[in-house]
Amino acid sequence: MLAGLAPVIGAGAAAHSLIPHPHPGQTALAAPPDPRHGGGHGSPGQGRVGTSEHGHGFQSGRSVDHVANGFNPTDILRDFDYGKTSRLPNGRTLREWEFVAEDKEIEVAPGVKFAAWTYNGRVPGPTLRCTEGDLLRVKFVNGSSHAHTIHFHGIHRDVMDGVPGVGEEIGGGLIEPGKSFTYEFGADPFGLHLYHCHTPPLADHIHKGLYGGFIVDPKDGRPEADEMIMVLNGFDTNFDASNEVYAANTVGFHYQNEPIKVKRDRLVRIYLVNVLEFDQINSFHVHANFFQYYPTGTSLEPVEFTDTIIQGQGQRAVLELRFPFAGRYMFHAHKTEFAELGWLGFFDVED
Ligand SMILES: [Cu+2]
Repeated sequence: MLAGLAPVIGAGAAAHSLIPHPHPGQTALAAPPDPRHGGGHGSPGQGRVGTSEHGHGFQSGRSVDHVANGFNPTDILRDFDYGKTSRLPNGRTLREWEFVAEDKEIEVAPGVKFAAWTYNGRVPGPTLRCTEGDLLRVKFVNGSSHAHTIHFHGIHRDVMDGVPGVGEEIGGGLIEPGKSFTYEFGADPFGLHLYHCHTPPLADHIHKGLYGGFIVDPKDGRPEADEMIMVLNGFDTNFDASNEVYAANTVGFHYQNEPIKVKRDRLVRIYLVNVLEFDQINSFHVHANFFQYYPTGTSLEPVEFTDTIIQGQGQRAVLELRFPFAGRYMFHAHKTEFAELGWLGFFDVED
């Protein structure tokens, strides 16, 4: 199963040993300690110590310092930012946000620090949420030491596209440190989109953490559901242009340490956005269940009932499912390497 892992790590045993990760003896693709049986998760040192000779890994129940990070993937999951909302004279809804780019060190796996570039101090950035037809204003303040932009997916004028060299005449395009610019555009079309910095070299500016989800709800909404966003990402912690940590919402194995609680039979809607840099293809697989698949979320009719999808970078999808049985159900990239390095979690389905 792990035969393909070593060449991908690439940088050799020294770098390999710096990165906490499960080893074959630790059965990464296994369930986390069940709190109902006196296990649990939480503070460093609590729970089991790695069982392999390496003596490290995510099975120990160690977690990152969410307070120092300033965000927790459990909260990011259901944190939708509707902005400051007001009504224009013509009746149109106006939503306003302020984004500040900041350089910030974050912990992406226990003990693994990463010099991130962030929007508003978190990775992924805020999940913007609005309804089709709204007018959106995003004031971007560049408090970083590098020039950046915000490039939104959607339909809008070129000068609002956040691309260096386009829109400079009105103060847009590339936004230098200390400068600001306000992007203004309509919410169109409905669906699940994303935003990210579009400054070259793009791979650096994206994988450093400048991205987030952007949900445009259809005018009549979608059926009531327990909604959550998963931004699939990864981190190159040793500058070899490949990832050492893979995750949904930044922290490797977070949802293994803290499974996502959902209710049996309740509709669950997952907004899935793949921003993974360096690897061409990511994937999502859920165990013991199937979901309705709405690519890009731009139609209210699903195109497939499946348990696995693949996504290239920038691709996104709305997934809908119900769990008919209580219990613990795994989800992960259906690529063993990614799952072994953090992109794996569990749903805890309760009655
Ligand atoms: Cu940038």
